[in-house]
Amino acid sequence: MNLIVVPTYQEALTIRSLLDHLLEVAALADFHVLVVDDASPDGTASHVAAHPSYRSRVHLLNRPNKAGLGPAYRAGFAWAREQGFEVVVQMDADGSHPVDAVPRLVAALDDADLAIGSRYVPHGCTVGWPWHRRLISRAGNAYVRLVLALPVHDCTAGFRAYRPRALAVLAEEGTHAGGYSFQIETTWQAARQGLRMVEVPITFVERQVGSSKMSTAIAVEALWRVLAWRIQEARTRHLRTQSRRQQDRVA
Ligand SMILES: Nc1nc2c(ncn2[C@@H]2O[C@H](COP(=O)(O)OP(=O)(O)O)[C@@H](O)[C@H]2O)c(=O)[nH]1
Ligand SMILES: [Mg+2]
Repeated sequence: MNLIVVPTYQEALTIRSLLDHLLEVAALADFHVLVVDDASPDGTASHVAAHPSYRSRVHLLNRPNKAGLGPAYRAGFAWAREQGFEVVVQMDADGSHPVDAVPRLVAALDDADLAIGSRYVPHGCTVGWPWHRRLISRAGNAYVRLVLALPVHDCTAGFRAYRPRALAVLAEEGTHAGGYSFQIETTWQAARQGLRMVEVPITFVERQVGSSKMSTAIAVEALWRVLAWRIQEARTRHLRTQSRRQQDRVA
């Protein structure tokens, strides 16, 4: 059995249609859906609990308060592993990530541990974003690629599929990001642990209803965390070189 994890905060307007759409895709018949809700005041969770497939294929993780995307995904992935799910897909609740592309994303795991639904490879794109949002996303990705030297074009993508091995590596290494930088952290961890990554082109369509939870605090966290990971990486390399030299001297 496989699982699609959907984090939600204030998505009462879109969650029902996303669940319906996911459950009707024939190629996803062996997928369950887990909604991880941070006590949305608009009653998102009650829409999930009222779904006809609730408890059979639709599940709900109620979190006590808005704690950010990172903790929501960590809780969702931990639940997936505890329950024995194999492939895990992550996607937004607002309709931005194409449901019809999920089977393509999962199929890409034939040759990878982590498949990323990418806006920034040939045939990928964003639709409906104002120029400043496009600029922030492009500049953010350029910054991440430069500082962390990652071989991925869309490091901030929230539409992904993981093999169990990738989830195990992430659980072992641990992730700490609070906000959307969780996506960057998982990409960075996957790269440094030698996981195979592949980018699958997707069209990201800006939400038609509800509002974005992106904030300045989330962007600032991403900026400093990326630098902190770079420093951590440099330290690890330095320590490794030192211990190798010591071993050579002893030999
Ligand atoms: N559980 C949880 N979900 C969140 C939180 N912040 C954002 N989300 C969800 O993450 C997904 C992406 O958020 P969105 O606001 O659409 O970000 P944008 O597409 O970058 O503008 C949506 O499904 C949100 O409901 C949070 O603090 N907790
Ligand atoms: Mg969105």
